[in-house]
Amino acid sequence: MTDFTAKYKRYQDAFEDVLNRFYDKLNVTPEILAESLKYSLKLGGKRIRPVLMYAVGDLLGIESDKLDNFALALELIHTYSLIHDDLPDMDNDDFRRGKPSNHKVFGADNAILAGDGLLNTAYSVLFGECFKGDGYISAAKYICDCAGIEGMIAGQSADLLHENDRTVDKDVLDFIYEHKTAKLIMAAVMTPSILCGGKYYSELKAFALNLGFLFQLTDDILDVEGSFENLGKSIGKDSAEGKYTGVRLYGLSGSKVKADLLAENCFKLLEAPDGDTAFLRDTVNFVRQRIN
Ligand code: GRG
Repeated sequence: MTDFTAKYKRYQDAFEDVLNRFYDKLNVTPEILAESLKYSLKLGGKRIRPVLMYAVGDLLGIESDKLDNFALALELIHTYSLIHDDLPDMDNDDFRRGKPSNHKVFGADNAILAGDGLLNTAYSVLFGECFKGDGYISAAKYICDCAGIEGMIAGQSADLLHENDRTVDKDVLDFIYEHKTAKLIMAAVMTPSILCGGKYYSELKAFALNLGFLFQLTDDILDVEGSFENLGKSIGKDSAEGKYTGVRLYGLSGSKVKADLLAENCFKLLEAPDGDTAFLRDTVNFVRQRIN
């Protein structure tokens, strides 16, 4: 195991402890609601948003327990978005994280409720943090805004609106990338900065935006070149469904060049903060080279 994978795993494990405490406290009736929520959360995934939040927290000197509930809320929001995205009337995907999608197991009606339940619980967790002080209120609001109608929802709406457009316009693609994907990455990176009174705010925001673009571009590349075994979800759907993707705009090799440029931007932006940014630089490489 490299230093990077060992540290990534430590952050993941710390977050699994947070999730286990969350499951232990759940007191939900009927049982099917609790089961459907937990089903998608327990499928795992890379947990890259919590990992990023803890890593930036370490860089800025924030104790991880101050971030636990923000990381929890963000992963609940991310998981709800995946459940809803997989629904027949959205992306209609039968698999997620290598297992049947939530609606394939529990039905579309229960899957909608599982997503709604995760989102509402995320807001409740964030409200709980607001009693701790002004910085916590600001961080909670930032996460809500990233997830909401000027954030991820707007990105998904634009994605749907432009499905089957005959041409790909860069401004529209950038809007979709920024909102559908980068906003939740920004929420992860900016939460520790906001809790530190906005430390390295503009540099970290630009870093997160570039990393979010890189994340979505590698997702688009993997939809062409990846495998079901590694990704745990169907591939080749973007072009089959006329999706607005980087690969359509830049071509496959052009997308790889663009991905390298985005990674370079991230490295440059990481020169600003004092402190050890090695793990964050390795995370950029991990996203650039990811196979899942
Ligand atoms: C609000 C109805 C509704 C839907 C949300 C944004 C969105 C719409 C759904 C997310 C689907 C999607 C493809 C988003 C793009 C970001 C992305 C590549 C998500 C996958 O995230 P990973 O790779 O997943 O971090 P894991 O499984 O590792 O957690």
